[in-house]
Amino acid sequence: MGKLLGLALVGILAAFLVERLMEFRSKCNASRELEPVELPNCRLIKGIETGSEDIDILPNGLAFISSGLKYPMLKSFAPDKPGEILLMDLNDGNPRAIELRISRGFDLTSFNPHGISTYIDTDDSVYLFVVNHPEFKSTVEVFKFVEDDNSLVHLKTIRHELLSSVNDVVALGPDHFYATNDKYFSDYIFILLEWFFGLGWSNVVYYSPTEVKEVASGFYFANGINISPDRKYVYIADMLAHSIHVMEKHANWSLTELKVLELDTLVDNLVVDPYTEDIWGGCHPNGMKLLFYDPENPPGSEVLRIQNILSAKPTVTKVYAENGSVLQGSSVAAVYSGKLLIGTVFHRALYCQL
Ligand SMILES: *[C@@H]1O[C@H](CO)[C@@H](O)[C@H](O)[C@H]1NC(C)=O
Ligand SMILES: *[C@@H]1O[C@H](CO)[C@@H](O)[C@H](O)[C@H]1NC(C)=O
Ligand SMILES: CC(=O)N[C@H]1CO[C@H](CO)[C@@H](O)[C@@H]1O
Repeated sequence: MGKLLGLALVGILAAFLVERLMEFRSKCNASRELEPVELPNCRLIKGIETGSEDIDILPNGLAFISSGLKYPMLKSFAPDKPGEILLMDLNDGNPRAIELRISRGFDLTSFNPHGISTYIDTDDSVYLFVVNHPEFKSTVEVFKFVEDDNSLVHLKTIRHELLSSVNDVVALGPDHFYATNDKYFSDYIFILLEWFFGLGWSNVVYYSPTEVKEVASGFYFANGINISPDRKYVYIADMLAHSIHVMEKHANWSLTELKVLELDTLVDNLVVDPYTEDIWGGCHPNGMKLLFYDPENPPGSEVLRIQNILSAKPTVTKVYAENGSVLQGSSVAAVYSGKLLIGTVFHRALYCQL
């Protein structure tokens, strides 16, 4: 009797694990094959070989790029090289990426930049918020950009228990922001379990010097976050759920969900075009290839443009799709005046004329 019961339990457990595994593979869209969508006028950006994970472009055409991310379980082509912030002037006919100098006193050796966001203050000061993972911890660094000498002055490091596993930020002012925590656990084995069991413990936090609170929860992997040009709506990419959540922002900074847009790809960072209000997503067509890197069969790249997200039928256009022979693991796409920049988690970056 005891033996039978034991066997039955093992059987149920095995069935459960197989079911979870199938579900996880489907979350990663593991069997997805990529149909290429080409863009004719693209070139790789010189000097970017080890990632361009997030990009934010100022209304004047200056593009900030975070490079050199080290993230648990993901590939890095330069694991011992500190990360950096690059700048490109998209008004230049043949723009180059240059490294921004960072003011003394900031620990450059452990710099591991991830999501970034700019904020222009009423006096035209430009603030750059950077998610950082020194020793795989999470902080948000606030810099002031000095255009005269292409440098960043470090203003402060923000740490908080609610900012435990930050992926991306969107700046709301010189000292407050929303941030996504992409996972609950920080140890590899627990992270895998969290994804495997689809716990949905990833969330969004509002931070200001006087108040820090969770404003949205229940995501499988909250990744990119951004805000509409009128600053009324907040967009959150849930990568493992293949969706973008449209949230309404309230005066007390709380968020309520308006709608969820389902996609068939793993959306990473979101960039909003300030002129057209279109949302651009850097996406991972196949999450398994990203997690288990194989140079013979690398992760591909995919860029989506979403128009009229608030309407009953938003238009989703696949602008670019490539199998990884040119660009591996696209994480962001940003536009400025007919030009498109596509960044990647750990690989190169592409500059295209649309
Ligand atoms: C924040 O504002 C919204 C909308 O006005 C309201 O529904 C919600 O209860 C408020 N939350 C708090 C914590 O005051
Ligand atoms: C990717 O596509 C290119 C051409 O588009 C092709 O030559 C190459 O074999 C493909 N690579 C893989 C891994 O499928
Ligand atoms: C779960 C999921 O999003 N699956 C998608 C994987 O990719 C194919 C396209 O190759 C889609 O049709 C599926 O919907």
